Amino acid sequence: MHKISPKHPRYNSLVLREKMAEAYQEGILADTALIAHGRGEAFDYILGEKTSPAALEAIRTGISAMLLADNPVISVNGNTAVLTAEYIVELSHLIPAPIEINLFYRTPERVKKMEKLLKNAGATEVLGKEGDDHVPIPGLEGPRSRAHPEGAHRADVVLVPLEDGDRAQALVSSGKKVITIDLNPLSRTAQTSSITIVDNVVRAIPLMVQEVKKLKRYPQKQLKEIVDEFDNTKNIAKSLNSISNYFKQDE
Ligand code: PTJ
Repeated sequence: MHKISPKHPRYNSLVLREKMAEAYQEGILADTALIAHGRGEAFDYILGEKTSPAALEAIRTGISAMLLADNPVISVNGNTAVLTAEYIVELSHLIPAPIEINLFYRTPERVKKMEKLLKNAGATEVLGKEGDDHVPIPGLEGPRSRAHPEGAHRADVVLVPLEDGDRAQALVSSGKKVITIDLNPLSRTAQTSSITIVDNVVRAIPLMVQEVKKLKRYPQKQLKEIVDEFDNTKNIAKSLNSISNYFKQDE
């Protein structure tokens, strides 16, 4: 790893890049993961690299929905695991909700590496491992259609950071509430999901951990009010406003 000076104006972003590049070398990430990360960086830049009030509202709503769920599940891909494994595991214990490996580019080697990464971060049980049972998600084909019987298949609420548009659509169509985290407010996933958190996973997931500690003490009625009052389309429009306000500041 190259030594990045903490004085570098883009230190945090460069540290994340190094982390991703290393994980790619180790074979945890898909070939296109670094491209996806770069796209995320570009959107984060125009969001001012901070969590917007709209994202905070979506985080609060997402956590409320997970706490109200009968079977909440956290579905993780390579990028999310590399960037936030410890927080994902903490969130999974606090809700509580099982973690399921969900890879767009699924290979047995990557699945094994993901399992190791999540277990090293403290996960006791991980679903979607090699050899685990799986059932197809209606409307999808191939490895992307896999859902664990105890995970996304029976879940009523699924948290899927960085999901692909087809899968998000298929999960919503099968009656599930889909919470996603995606820096691109215009992506198909962002537009299709039930609750879209337009933020970087490296900020959003730690904030979800903080929020669950607070919201766990709330009565169900209050959590339900938070979920009922939320309008995803309006929330995405607020994120788009944050982007345009960020540019206006520079004028
Ligand atoms: O690990 P796998 O096999 O499941 O592969 C995952 C990737 C990410 C390669 C695959 O899902 C993919 O190709 O993703 P896309 O279609 O490039 O979409 C990535 C989306 O995530 C884009 O809208 C990015 O803006 C967004 N994104 C990238 N990094 C982050 C992010 N959103 C939140 N936080 C990030 N750190």
